Amino acid sequence: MHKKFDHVAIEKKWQDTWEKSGIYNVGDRDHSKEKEFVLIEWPYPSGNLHIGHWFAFAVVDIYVRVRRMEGKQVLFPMGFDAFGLPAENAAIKRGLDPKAWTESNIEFMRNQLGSMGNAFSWDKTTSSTDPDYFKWTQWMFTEFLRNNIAYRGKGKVNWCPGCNTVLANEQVLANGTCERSGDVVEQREMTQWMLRITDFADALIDELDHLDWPEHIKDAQRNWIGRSVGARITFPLSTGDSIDVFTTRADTLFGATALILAPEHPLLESLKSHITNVEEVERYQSTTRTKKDEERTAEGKEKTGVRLEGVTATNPASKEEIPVFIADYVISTYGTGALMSVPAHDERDFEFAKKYELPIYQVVSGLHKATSLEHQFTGEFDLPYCGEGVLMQSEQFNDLETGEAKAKITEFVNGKLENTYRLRDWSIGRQRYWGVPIPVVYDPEGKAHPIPKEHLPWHLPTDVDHTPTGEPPLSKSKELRERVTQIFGEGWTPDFETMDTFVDSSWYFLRYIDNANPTEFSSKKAQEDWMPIDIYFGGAEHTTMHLLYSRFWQKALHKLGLVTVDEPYTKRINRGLVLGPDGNKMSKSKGNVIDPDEQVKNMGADTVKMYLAFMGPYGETTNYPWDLGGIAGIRRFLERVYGLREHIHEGESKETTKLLHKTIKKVRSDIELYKFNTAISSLMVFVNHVEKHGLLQTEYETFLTLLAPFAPHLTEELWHDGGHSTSIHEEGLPEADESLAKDELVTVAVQINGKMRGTITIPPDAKEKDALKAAQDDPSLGGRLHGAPKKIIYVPGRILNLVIEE
Ligand code: ANZ
Repeated sequence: MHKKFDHVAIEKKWQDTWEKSGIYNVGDRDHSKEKEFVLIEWPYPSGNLHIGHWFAFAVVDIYVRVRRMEGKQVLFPMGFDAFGLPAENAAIKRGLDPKAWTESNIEFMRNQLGSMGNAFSWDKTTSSTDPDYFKWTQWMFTEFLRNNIAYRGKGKVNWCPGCNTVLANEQVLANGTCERSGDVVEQREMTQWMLRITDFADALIDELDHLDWPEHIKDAQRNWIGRSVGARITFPLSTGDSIDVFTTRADTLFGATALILAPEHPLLESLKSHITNVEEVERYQSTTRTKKDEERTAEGKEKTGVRLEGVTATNPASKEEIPVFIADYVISTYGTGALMSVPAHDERDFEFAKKYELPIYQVVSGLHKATSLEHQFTGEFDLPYCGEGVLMQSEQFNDLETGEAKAKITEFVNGKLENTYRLRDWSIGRQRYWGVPIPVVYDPEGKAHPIPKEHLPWHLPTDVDHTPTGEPPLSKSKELRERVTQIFGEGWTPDFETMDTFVDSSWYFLRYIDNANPTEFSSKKAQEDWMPIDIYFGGAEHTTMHLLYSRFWQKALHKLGLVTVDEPYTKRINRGLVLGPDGNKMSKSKGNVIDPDEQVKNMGADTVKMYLAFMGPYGETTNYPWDLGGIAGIRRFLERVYGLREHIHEGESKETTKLLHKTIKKVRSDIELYKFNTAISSLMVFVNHVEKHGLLQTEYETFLTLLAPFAPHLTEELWHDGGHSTSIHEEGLPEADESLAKDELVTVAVQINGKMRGTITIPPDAKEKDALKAAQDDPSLGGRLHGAPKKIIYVPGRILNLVIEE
């Protein structure tokens, strides 16, 4: 009987050995090797690793180890995104110092991460709370301020009336309530520190085309940014003022029969002296104030509005006098906060016009050079036509195609072609304690000044009560005020806000690559050595927040000449979630949480990692339920591997050699597709085979090296047991001998006129004419195939599809 597989002793032994030898430290760039920078999102140090961390980190470690064994110099850093509300809330609840709480969590989590046995480049670690880190976060902010990328402006924030504070988006639950107090979160307009992400909207969309990311992630970013291509057109008012509208359909201008403003439109104040129904207007304005944009624009919601009596506008194309309204379906922060209403061609305008009895003029026919009555309205009609087509009732523009008419009509009325975006500038100020202090001071006149570099890092004061009252906690600090007076003089005051944590994570990869640099955030040399990140594995929840913010940040730094590349991430893979055994999202209240520490204790780190990798393809953002039977199966597999040396024998078997090479080939190709699950299956098939038929010592060792990325501790143990004194993780990844790995013959399905008619057995790389000949020669198929087929679709190794005359 073989020795017991004592995973506890084995894993501890090798973790200690690896740590001592620093085998996974990456050190300086070694230009004799190709580089691969593999990034995973740095965790928040909550004080406990959960199974999601394992799914995020341990599975990616397989990929990392494969790349290392292929001879690449792999950078696989790990650090901590350690500022943020959870630490502050824990501090408030337990009366602790958030700094001490965070530091002890980091230490604890580093140990837990050690138990994973990952090939982390710990020599490149950093943490957002490290003064050497946030000093540079602050410095970048001051550079943005100097270059007008940061500014103070109005922004919408989540405000919790229960906690008396602004909340980060992540703290607002899906039902719109605060995660802590349960209060309904309100939207408030506040003056805030903002970053001009909207200046980069075009670049952020356009450069997606060059990134090797899954289309669904790119689409999500495109939709989030929401570029609308259109025009700005000016409508003169009877009062002598004028109003600009944004429209995507300048071609419909002759059909605009009203001008509609958002109830918050800034011009309304000055128009009030002309408006004769001011009271009614003000009443409507105050009812809109409490409504959310989504509520105002919801489909099917009855359209409401108020006509501004005493004010009219002129349609700049038809010169017709048209009424002016306010209506809540017009959003103040979109476009210009005003629209031209074209009832014949827009659903919302159509409903509005019906209700307020506005004229409806059809100006687009859905036809090319209107020849039939389809989409032609004749007098009364029930629905607007929202498509493209050909212009009518538009004077000299009649018969133009809508696309061409957009530009021509815009030019005719001196409008401007312009884009509008859904994306808003990024509001980064938080009235909370545990974040990077905004490095700004105000002079006695109240003007903001960036804090000079020599005073950075600008530390958080410690004499602060964290209890949220609505006032930023820093405003209560005597220490901070005194510091400012001492450095800048009497009458100078500090900024009291701290930065959103998404700022911290917008550039962490740049610090990893040069984490000890005292004079720069990241040298150009380090960036030339390591950037861009070759592959970024992360959670689907980051698609439109962190992934977009950090792309923006990199572009802003690039604009200032501070970084070498404009896009940080060449490839991106989003993973899914690990669900509880009951198929639900894990949560304490459902009692379905899987504790990784316990699993590691019982089953071992190699088992947990391989089980997570075995759940399904990694690159498909699918959620997988934890399966207790499944993890036991992996454990049994590794026990069998532990005993595999008993099957070593001397006689060579052609069949085993062939299977080994096929396994190598399959594992290598599956890894390229992030299908760690099927790679593991083929390793299992190999073990099944050799348990029955035995294997050579050399084949055994080749198999161990192939398994090494998946089960690093166990394979290291067996490797040393076999007499080696160097690490298996310094070995090369086995290469398949193509001639051996090849299938000699494959079965190919034959379809004739769309029906499966049989199969042929041919070499996998057989040519089309050989496949056809095999089909014609096949006794069961040949009878149907007289003469040359009309069409042949042949996918080698898969299918032969023939279309024939019947
Ligand atoms: C006239 C028109 C005619 C329009 C037509 C559409 C169809 P997207 O594509 O979503 O960007 N709009 C402009 N500003 C608005 C605001 N602040 N609040 C609500 N709606 C606004 O939508 C652009 C269209 O939304 C614009 O084009 C405008 O209506 C409306 F047959 O102008 B359109």
